[in-house]
Amino acid sequence: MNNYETRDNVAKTTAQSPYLFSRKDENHQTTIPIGNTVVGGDKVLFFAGPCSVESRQQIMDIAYELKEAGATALRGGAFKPRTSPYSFQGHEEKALEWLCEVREKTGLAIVTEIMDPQLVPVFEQYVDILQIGSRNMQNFVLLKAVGKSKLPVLLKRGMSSTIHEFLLAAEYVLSQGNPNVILCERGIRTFENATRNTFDINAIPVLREKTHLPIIADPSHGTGNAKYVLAVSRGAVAAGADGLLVEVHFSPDDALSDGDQSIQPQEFRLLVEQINSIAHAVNRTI
Ligand SMILES: [Mn+2]
Repeated sequence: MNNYETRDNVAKTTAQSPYLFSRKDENHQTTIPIGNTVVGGDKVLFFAGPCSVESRQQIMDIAYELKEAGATALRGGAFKPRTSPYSFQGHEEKALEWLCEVREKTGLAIVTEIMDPQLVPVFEQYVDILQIGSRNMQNFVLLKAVGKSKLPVLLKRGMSSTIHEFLLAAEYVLSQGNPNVILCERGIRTFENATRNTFDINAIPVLREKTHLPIIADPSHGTGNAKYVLAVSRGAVAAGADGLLVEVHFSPDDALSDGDQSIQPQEFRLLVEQINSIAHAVNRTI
């Protein structure tokens, strides 16, 4: 038996596991500064934006809408990991410049996905939070690279990963010296095909028990369908999520990616209103 297996078995069989992600007691909770607030505290935060940054005008207009509605962070893809190499791949570094401008004008924190470990210094010039996408959850070279960054990391659960594998991916980042990891449940692959993924609501209380790291929920990818986003958002916050990551687009039918699951700004405002009620019911605020 090698070292890693030993550590794994210890983690599974004892309450006091040796991992950096492990919760020591019920008051052990990491909070991570975002803009002028924190994630992991009493407030439920909204991370929102279009799946892809499509143009300077688009991202600027939606940012003002989202800020007005109560979002803390703008999330938009500059580098897009698409299933097909022929799908829109993102505006890349130009989009990072637009996002940076959005931050200056609106005060929203910027979250965007990084795919290339060599680009960490470039992203650090433009954004506030580095997102690791579902498809890269076990890209260990990338995890180690963002683990050496000073920026918080928003780590999405791999679509076919167990909760334990998800936490070990977070451990890669923590082990490199970066303590600021936000976990994101975004749905997993199951036999069910009525929705794009199966949002794993169980993961929220399970993660809460096992780790002190903040946990947010992505009902957009979790369902793949705008019709279900509000209901699953309510469920996630009721289950204890520290925030929501929601795709919002002015004209979902014309979106360059993930239009089917994008809600419109007026639905986002309704979502915030509904989450306000749910948050209060579980002793949180928005
Ligand atoms: Mn998307």
